[in-house]
Amino acid sequence: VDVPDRLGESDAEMWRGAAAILAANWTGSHTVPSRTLYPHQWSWDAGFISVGLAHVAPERAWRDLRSLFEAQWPDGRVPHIVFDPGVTERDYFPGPSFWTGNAPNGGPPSPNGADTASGNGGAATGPGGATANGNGNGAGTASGNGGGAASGNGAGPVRLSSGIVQPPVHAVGAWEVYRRRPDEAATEELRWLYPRLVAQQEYLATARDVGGAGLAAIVHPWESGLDNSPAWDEALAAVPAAVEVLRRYARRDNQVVSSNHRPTDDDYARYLSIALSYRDAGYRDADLADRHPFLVECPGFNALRGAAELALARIAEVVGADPAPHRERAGAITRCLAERLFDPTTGMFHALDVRTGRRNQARCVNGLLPLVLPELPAGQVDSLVDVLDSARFGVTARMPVPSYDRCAADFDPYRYWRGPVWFNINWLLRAGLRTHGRDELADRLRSALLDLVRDSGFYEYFHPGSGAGIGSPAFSWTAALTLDLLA
Ligand code: 9YW
Repeated sequence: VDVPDRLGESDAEMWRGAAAILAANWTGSHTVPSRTLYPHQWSWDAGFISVGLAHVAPERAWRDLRSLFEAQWPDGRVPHIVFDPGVTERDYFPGPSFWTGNAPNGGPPSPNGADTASGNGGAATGPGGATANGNGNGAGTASGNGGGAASGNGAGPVRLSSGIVQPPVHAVGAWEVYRRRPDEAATEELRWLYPRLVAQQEYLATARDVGGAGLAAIVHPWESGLDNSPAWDEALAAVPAAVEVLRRYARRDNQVVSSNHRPTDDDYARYLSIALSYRDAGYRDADLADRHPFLVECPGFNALRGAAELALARIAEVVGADPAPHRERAGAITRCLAERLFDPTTGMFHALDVRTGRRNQARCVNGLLPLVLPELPAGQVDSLVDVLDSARFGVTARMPVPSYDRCAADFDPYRYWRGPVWFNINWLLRAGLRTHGRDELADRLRSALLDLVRDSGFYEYFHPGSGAGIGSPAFSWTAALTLDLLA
């Protein structure tokens, strides 16, 4: 690995450590988040990972993004997991058979037939489906709700995937990889990715605008990337828990790490029943409002949609497309967020339950993410910065921002997205602070993040008091974003 000359000894050591983790988690076609816990490819992980690979192995970054987008569905959605056929069902739950319905509880057979041969097919799609007509602007909308049924519409292997999505951070990643080495090969990669990224955005802007106000609804807590955040508690409470379904499957996550750190069984049973509701309706998005038990507008997810449009504007300029519509869409998303999800009494953003019209009152870190939007009204920016610098989320204590309000009665320093510090979110917040010229706080956050990794290692998440590492010890996005902070 080439270590930048200006790094001191301790930083250089971190650089080498981070690069080694990304190399160890590389499978030949994509990077896994963690060898032990997450043995497939995850969508938003791939976006963050590309930001780090940009510094040490850009060709791997491009390959990684290609792997993910080869599994894009004909309707434009990018699945949250692309399954590695070399990994057995036992190594991750819910695996491909759960997502297709070829599972112990029955359910409809996969519409694509891809599961008949191996007996463990996931939702499958042929590469190129989203852009088959090559018109370069969101061709993925042509087929409507394809339900992942696009086997055989392109060359190359059929990819097994889940049917839900994750936050669209890939345009930001692709732009970062390009701008670090803007050569002809990188331009070619952008040409390939651009229509696919546009189709991904188009899917979220249309099929997922269930509330009709210009914001995308997530149909599952997993789509937010912040699985068990208190932001979903109220909406989840209204969902029936599929306890009998959970009993029929074996959870795998809480056998690999302590069950105190993972979502509870009760949460998990609800996660399964939401996923089954979506799956059993063929992953269609029409009439979601009438039949789907979980529909929430997440401020983080939508802020990242806006950030993606701004990255697409830059990419458009390189590939010879018109950047203006992307900037307009970013502005529109920003305005919708500012009007609909900001709560002046808490001074931050909150998730809105489309089914009840209520905003959740919990102060969760996704409510700070709109900071990444440059056109956010100045008053809201000031307010978010105040919250970020307060006792609730305090970067002051030489500790990065926790995933949940430290002052909340149910703040839990161990349980996943209900307290611990996560690297990807903090990296985004630091970028947001810089966007708004809050350099001092941004620098403080950067130092706190680097101290954390230096002292504890490249963990999946961290105890928000002691800084001790929790979860997987060699986590890809932690390593990747460390490289970016050091560069
Ligand atoms: C799970 C892979 C994924 C992340 C999510 C995180 C976790 C999967 O891991 O979800 O089984 O809990 O919550 O954001 O993409 O790193």
